[in-house]
Amino acid sequence: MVEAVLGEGVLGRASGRGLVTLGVHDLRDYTHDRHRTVDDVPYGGGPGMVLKAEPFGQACQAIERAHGVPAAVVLMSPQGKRFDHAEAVRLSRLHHVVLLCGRYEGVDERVREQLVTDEISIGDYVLNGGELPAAVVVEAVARLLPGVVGDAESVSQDSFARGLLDYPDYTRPASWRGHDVPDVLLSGHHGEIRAWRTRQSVRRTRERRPDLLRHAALDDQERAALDELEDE
Ligand code: J9Q
Repeated sequence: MVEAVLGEGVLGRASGRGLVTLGVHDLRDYTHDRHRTVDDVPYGGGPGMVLKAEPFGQACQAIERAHGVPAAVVLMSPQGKRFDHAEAVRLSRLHHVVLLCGRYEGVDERVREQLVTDEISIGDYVLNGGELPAAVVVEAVARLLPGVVGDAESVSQDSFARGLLDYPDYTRPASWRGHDVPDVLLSGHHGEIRAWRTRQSVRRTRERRPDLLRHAALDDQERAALDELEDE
């Protein structure tokens, strides 16, 4: 599942071009018993199965032998710190990152204590395992690496890089089902277009994600647009 996701699209091309090296490892390949057992019943009883420490330890050892000591070993888990753009930037500056995929029922606590440097969640919902969250983290981090996304401008202008939501986009036709594109966007007045977009970004963020505004480093235009809204 993870190989399929990472082999497609922007990430597939990036690894094909050697801009990033992605390795996917199956925990079962690091077991030694006939059934390739990765989980066992919880000590103390209770429902569900717990992922064993040993396969994680063997997998990390094999990765370390092949690629050296990683700068971070990240456990994907609902107990982790919420993943955001700042965390993606931090991880993108590290040379070698290992992501461990937990499972909903749980992971032997000694994996955290002995192997893991960071624990990350991509949000509060129930999933079966950390595989899709890991793919999300890989995509968010890899697209920050030089050359992965075509236009460096588009990365730095990205909504969460700026700390504000995007302004509304329109493309042709200028009228669709009787709904017109805002006049200013057809005006050719680049200064007015820029100002309109700033106001829209700030308005949307205030309406939909006021939590983002409290941390955003607004420039003078954005600050002025917000002050105008506060007056309404
Ligand atoms: C491992 N739900 O959920 C959100 N971020 C990570 C996770 C997660 C999960 C189950 C197992 C990770």
